[in-house]
Amino acid sequence: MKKLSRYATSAGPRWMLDGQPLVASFTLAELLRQPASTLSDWLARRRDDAASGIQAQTVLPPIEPLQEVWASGVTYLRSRDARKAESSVADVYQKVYEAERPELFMKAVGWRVVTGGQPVRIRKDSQWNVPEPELTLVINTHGEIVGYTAGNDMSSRDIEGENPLYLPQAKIYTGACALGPEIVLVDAEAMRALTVTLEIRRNGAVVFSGETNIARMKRRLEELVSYLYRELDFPDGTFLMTGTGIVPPESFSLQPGDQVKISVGAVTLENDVA
Ligand code: DO4
Ligand code: MG
Repeated sequence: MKKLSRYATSAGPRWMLDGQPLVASFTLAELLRQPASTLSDWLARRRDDAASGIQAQTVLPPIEPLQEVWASGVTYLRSRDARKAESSVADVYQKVYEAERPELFMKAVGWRVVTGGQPVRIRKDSQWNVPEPELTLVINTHGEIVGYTAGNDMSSRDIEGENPLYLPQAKIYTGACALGPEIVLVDAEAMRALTVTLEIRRNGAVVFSGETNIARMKRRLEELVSYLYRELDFPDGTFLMTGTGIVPPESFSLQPGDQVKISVGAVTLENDVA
Protein backbone atom coordinates (compact mmCIF):
# COMPACT_ATOMS: atom_id res chain seq x y z
CA MET A 1 0.00 0.00 0.00
CA LYS A 2 1.54 3.33 -1.07
CA LYS A 3 0.98 6.38 1.13
CA LEU A 4 1.52 9.95 -0.04
CA SER A 5 2.02 12.71 2.50
CA ARG A 6 3.11 16.33 2.48
CA TYR A 7 5.38 18.06 4.98
CA ALA A 8 6.80 21.48 5.66
CA THR A 9 10.61 21.41 5.36
CA SER A 10 13.16 24.20 5.67
CA ALA A 11 13.15 24.34 1.84
CA GLY A 12 9.34 24.54 1.54
CA PRO A 13 6.54 21.95 1.23
CA ARG A 14 7.69 18.49 0.17
CA TRP A 15 5.68 15.41 -0.85
CA MET A 16 6.82 12.01 0.40
CA LEU A 17 5.94 8.48 -0.68
CA ASP A 18 6.02 6.00 2.20
CA GLY A 19 8.16 8.48 4.12
CA GLN A 20 10.76 8.87 1.31
CA PRO A 21 11.06 12.28 -0.40
CA LEU A 22 9.78 12.72 -3.93
CA VAL A 23 11.57 15.16 -6.25
CA ALA A 24 11.16 18.78 -5.20
CA SER A 25 9.22 19.57 -8.40
CA PHE A 26 6.58 16.89 -7.61
CA THR A 27 3.01 18.15 -7.39
CA LEU A 28 -0.21 16.30 -6.66
CA ALA A 29 -1.74 18.13 -9.63
CA GLU A 30 0.79 16.53 -11.97
CA LEU A 31 0.18 13.09 -10.42
CA LEU A 32 -3.54 13.58 -10.96
CA ARG A 33 -3.01 14.31 -14.66
CA GLN A 34 -1.56 10.82 -15.21
CA PRO A 35 -3.91 8.01 -16.27
CA ALA A 36 -4.40 5.49 -13.43
CA SER A 37 -2.85 2.71 -15.55
CA THR A 38 0.55 4.44 -15.70
CA LEU A 39 0.58 5.89 -12.20
CA SER A 40 2.84 3.35 -10.49
CA ASP A 41 5.62 3.65 -13.07
CA TRP A 42 5.30 7.41 -13.23
CA LEU A 43 5.54 7.66 -9.45
CA ALA A 44 8.56 5.35 -9.25
CA ARG A 45 10.41 7.84 -11.47
CA ARG A 46 9.59 10.69 -9.09
CA ARG A 47 11.53 9.28 -6.12
CA ASP A 48 14.40 11.51 -5.08
CA ASP A 49 17.13 8.98 -4.39
CA ALA A 50 19.71 11.75 -4.00
CA ALA A 51 17.73 13.49 -1.27
CA SER A 52 19.36 13.27 2.08
CA GLY A 53 19.06 15.26 5.23
CA ILE A 54 15.55 16.47 4.47
CA GLN A 55 14.00 17.22 7.83
CA ALA A 56 10.26 16.75 7.59
CA GLN A 57 8.81 19.15 10.14
CA THR A 58 5.09 19.76 10.32
CA VAL A 59 2.65 17.57 8.43
CA LEU A 60 0.66 19.58 5.87
CA PRO A 61 -2.78 18.84 4.40
CA PRO A 62 -2.40 16.36 1.50
CA ILE A 63 -3.95 18.78 -0.98
CA GLU A 64 -2.70 21.75 -2.98
CA PRO A 65 -4.20 25.23 -2.69
CA LEU A 66 -6.23 25.24 -5.91
CA GLN A 67 -7.71 21.74 -5.71
CA GLU A 68 -11.31 21.59 -4.56
CA VAL A 69 -13.01 19.35 -2.02
CA TRP A 70 -16.53 18.30 -2.97
CA ALA A 71 -18.91 16.40 -0.74
CA SER A 72 -21.80 13.99 -1.12
CA GLY A 73 -24.83 13.94 1.17
CA VAL A 74 -27.39 11.47 2.45
CA THR A 75 -25.59 8.42 1.09
CA TYR A 76 -26.29 6.27 4.16
CA LEU A 77 -29.60 5.43 5.85
CA ARG A 78 -28.23 6.82 9.13
CA SER A 79 -27.56 10.20 7.54
CA ARG A 80 -31.02 10.29 5.92
CA ASP A 81 -32.73 9.51 9.23
CA ALA A 82 -30.68 12.05 11.21
CA ARG A 83 -31.45 14.84 8.69
CA LYS A 84 -35.16 13.96 8.62
CA ALA A 85 -35.24 14.24 12.41
CA GLU A 86 -33.41 17.58 12.55
CA SER A 87 -35.05 19.30 9.59
CA SER A 88 -38.10 21.52 9.25
CA VAL A 89 -38.38 20.18 5.67
CA ALA A 90 -37.78 16.49 6.25
CA ASP A 91 -38.97 15.13 2.94
CA VAL A 92 -36.13 16.69 0.90
CA TYR A 93 -33.79 14.21 2.57
CA GLN A 94 -36.10 11.26 1.88
CA LYS A 95 -36.34 12.35 -1.76
CA VAL A 96 -32.61 12.79 -2.30
CA TYR A 97 -31.85 9.44 -0.67
CA GLU A 98 -34.16 7.75 -3.17
CA ALA A 99 -33.42 9.92 -6.22
CA GLU A 100 -31.18 8.90 -9.09
CA ARG A 101 -29.19 12.16 -8.84
CA PRO A 102 -27.09 12.35 -5.66
CA GLU A 103 -26.60 15.41 -3.47
CA LEU A 104 -23.22 16.99 -4.23
CA PHE A 105 -21.91 20.25 -2.82
CA MET A 106 -18.61 22.08 -2.73
CA LYS A 107 -17.06 21.88 0.72
CA ALA A 108 -13.73 23.71 0.51
CA VAL A 109 -10.87 24.83 -1.68
CA GLY A 110 -7.50 23.28 -0.91
CA TRP A 111 -6.02 26.24 0.92
CA ARG A 112 -8.85 26.12 3.49
CA VAL A 113 -8.29 22.46 4.40
CA VAL A 114 -6.67 21.50 7.72
CA THR A 115 -5.05 18.19 8.56
CA GLY A 116 -4.30 16.05 11.60
CA GLY A 117 -2.90 18.02 14.52
CA GLN A 118 -4.53 21.27 13.40
CA PRO A 119 -7.81 22.43 14.98
CA VAL A 120 -11.23 22.03 13.39
CA ARG A 121 -13.78 24.67 14.39
CA ILE A 122 -17.41 25.01 15.36
CA ARG A 123 -19.24 28.18 14.35
CA LYS A 124 -19.84 30.80 17.03
CA ASP A 125 -23.44 31.27 15.86
CA SER A 126 -24.37 27.60 16.17
CA GLN A 127 -25.36 25.51 19.19
CA TRP A 128 -25.45 22.03 17.65
CA ASN A 129 -22.33 20.74 15.93
CA VAL A 130 -20.96 17.37 14.92
CA PRO A 131 -18.02 15.91 13.02
CA GLU A 132 -18.85 13.79 9.98
CA PRO A 133 -16.27 11.04 9.33
CA GLU A 134 -16.13 10.36 5.60
CA LEU A 135 -14.19 8.28 3.12
CA THR A 136 -12.72 10.94 0.84
CA LEU A 137 -11.85 9.96 -2.71
CA VAL A 138 -8.86 11.32 -4.61
CA ILE A 139 -9.82 11.53 -8.28
CA ASN A 140 -7.66 12.30 -11.29
CA THR A 141 -8.35 14.59 -14.25
CA HIS A 142 -9.80 11.64 -16.17
CA GLY A 143 -12.43 10.88 -13.50
CA GLU A 144 -10.61 7.79 -12.21
CA ILE A 145 -10.47 7.11 -8.46
CA VAL A 146 -6.77 6.73 -7.59
CA GLY A 147 -6.73 6.97 -3.82
CA TYR A 148 -8.48 7.87 -0.62
CA THR A 149 -7.96 9.74 2.59
CA ALA A 150 -9.92 10.37 5.79
CA GLY A 151 -12.20 13.40 5.90
CA ASN A 152 -14.15 15.34 8.49
CA ASP A 153 -17.15 17.27 7.10
CA MET A 154 -17.78 19.44 10.20
CA SER A 155 -21.45 20.41 10.27
CA SER A 156 -23.79 22.74 12.17
CA ARG A 157 -26.97 20.72 12.56
CA ASP A 158 -29.16 23.54 13.88
CA ILE A 159 -28.37 25.80 10.90
CA GLU A 160 -28.91 23.01 8.37
CA GLY A 161 -32.07 21.85 10.19
CA GLU A 162 -33.63 25.34 10.18
CA ASN A 163 -33.69 25.48 6.38
CA PRO A 164 -31.99 23.25 3.77
CA LEU A 165 -31.00 26.39 1.85
CA TYR A 166 -28.69 27.24 4.75
CA LEU A 167 -26.60 24.15 3.96
CA PRO A 168 -23.57 26.15 2.70
CA GLN A 169 -23.45 28.07 6.00
CA ALA A 170 -23.80 24.85 8.01
CA LYS A 171 -20.98 23.23 6.07
CA ILE A 172 -18.56 25.86 4.75
CA TYR A 173 -16.66 28.04 7.20
CA THR A 174 -13.11 28.38 8.46
CA GLY A 175 -11.86 25.12 9.98
CA ALA A 176 -14.82 23.05 8.71
CA CYS A 177 -12.90 20.65 6.47
CA ALA A 178 -10.15 18.32 7.66
CA LEU A 179 -8.41 15.78 5.43
CA GLY A 180 -5.49 13.42 5.75
CA PRO A 181 -2.88 13.14 6.97
CA GLU A 182 -2.02 10.68 4.16
CA ILE A 183 -3.44 9.66 0.80
CA VAL A 184 -3.52 5.89 0.25
CA LEU A 185 -3.00 5.15 -3.45
CA VAL A 186 -5.39 2.30 -4.29
CA ASP A 187 -8.27 1.80 -6.71
CA ALA A 188 -11.98 1.90 -5.83
CA GLU A 189 -12.16 -1.90 -5.55
CA ALA A 190 -9.88 -1.73 -2.49
CA MET A 191 -12.27 0.72 -0.80
CA ARG A 192 -15.54 -1.22 -1.02
CA ALA A 193 -15.47 -2.64 2.50
CA LEU A 194 -13.30 -0.18 4.43
CA THR A 195 -14.21 0.41 8.06
CA VAL A 196 -14.91 3.98 9.22
CA THR A 197 -14.75 4.83 12.92
CA LEU A 198 -15.35 7.97 14.96
CA GLU A 199 -14.29 8.58 18.56
CA ILE A 200 -14.88 11.82 20.46
CA ARG A 201 -13.09 12.47 23.76
CA ARG A 202 -13.84 15.15 26.32
CA ASN A 203 -11.58 15.72 29.32
CA GLY A 204 -9.89 12.39 28.61
CA ALA A 205 -13.10 10.31 28.48
CA VAL A 206 -14.80 8.91 25.39
CA VAL A 207 -18.18 10.67 25.03
CA PHE A 208 -19.14 9.15 21.68
CA SER A 209 -17.89 6.36 19.48
CA GLY A 210 -19.34 4.79 16.36
CA GLU A 211 -18.42 2.57 13.45
CA THR A 212 -19.69 1.91 9.94
CA ASN A 213 -18.52 0.30 6.73
CA ILE A 214 -18.35 1.60 3.15
CA ALA A 215 -20.36 -1.47 2.09
CA ARG A 216 -23.39 0.15 3.79
CA MET A 217 -23.36 3.14 1.46
CA LYS A 218 -26.42 3.33 -0.78
CA ARG A 219 -24.55 4.62 -3.82
CA ARG A 220 -21.51 3.32 -5.66
CA LEU A 221 -18.32 5.38 -5.47
CA GLU A 222 -18.11 5.54 -9.28
CA GLU A 223 -21.71 6.81 -9.43
CA LEU A 224 -20.86 9.79 -7.20
CA VAL A 225 -17.78 10.56 -9.29
CA SER A 226 -19.63 10.30 -12.58
CA TYR A 227 -22.24 12.87 -11.45
CA LEU A 228 -19.51 15.22 -10.22
CA TYR A 229 -17.67 15.01 -13.55
CA ARG A 230 -20.78 15.39 -15.74
CA GLU A 231 -20.41 19.10 -16.33
CA LEU A 232 -17.27 20.03 -14.39
CA ASP A 233 -13.67 19.59 -15.40
CA PHE A 234 -10.87 19.26 -12.86
CA PRO A 235 -7.53 20.05 -14.54
CA ASP A 236 -5.65 19.39 -11.27
CA GLY A 237 -7.84 16.50 -10.04
CA THR A 238 -10.17 16.78 -7.07
CA PHE A 239 -11.31 15.30 -3.74
CA LEU A 240 -14.80 13.97 -3.02
CA MET A 241 -16.14 13.26 0.47
CA THR A 242 -18.64 10.41 0.23
CA GLY A 243 -21.06 11.18 3.09
CA THR A 244 -21.34 10.12 6.69
CA GLY A 245 -22.76 6.88 8.03
CA ILE A 246 -22.11 7.84 11.66
CA VAL A 247 -24.15 10.55 13.40
CA PRO A 248 -24.06 11.03 17.20
CA PRO A 249 -27.45 11.10 19.00
CA GLU A 250 -29.52 14.30 18.99
CA SER A 251 -28.50 15.14 22.55
CA PHE A 252 -24.85 15.40 21.51
CA SER A 253 -23.01 18.54 20.41
CA LEU A 254 -19.28 19.12 20.10
CA GLN A 255 -17.62 21.51 22.53
CA PRO A 256 -14.36 23.44 22.22
CA GLY A 257 -11.55 21.27 23.56
CA ASP A 258 -13.09 17.98 22.37
CA GLN A 259 -10.76 15.63 20.53
CA VAL A 260 -12.05 14.02 17.34
CA LYS A 261 -10.45 10.84 16.02
CA ILE A 262 -11.58 9.48 12.65
CA SER A 263 -10.24 6.33 11.01
CA VAL A 264 -10.96 5.42 7.41
CA GLY A 265 -9.23 2.21 6.39
CA ALA A 266 -5.51 2.77 6.95
CA VAL A 267 -5.73 6.53 7.65
CA THR A 268 -6.32 8.11 11.06
CA LEU A 269 -7.17 11.80 11.34
CA GLU A 270 -7.05 13.49 14.77
CA ASN A 271 -8.10 17.06 15.48
CA ASP A 272 -8.92 19.14 18.52
CA VAL A 273 -12.03 21.30 18.34
CA ALA A 274 -11.46 25.05 18.63
O1 DO4 B 1 -27.81 17.15 3.20
C1 DO4 B 1 -27.04 17.47 4.00
C2 DO4 B 1 -25.63 17.06 4.06
C3 DO4 B 1 -25.45 15.60 4.19
C4 DO4 B 1 -24.06 15.18 4.50
O2 DO4 B 1 -23.13 15.95 4.62
C5 DO4 B 1 -23.81 13.74 4.70
O3 DO4 B 1 -24.71 12.91 4.55
O4 DO4 B 1 -22.67 13.41 5.02
MG1 MG C 1 -21.24 14.97 5.27
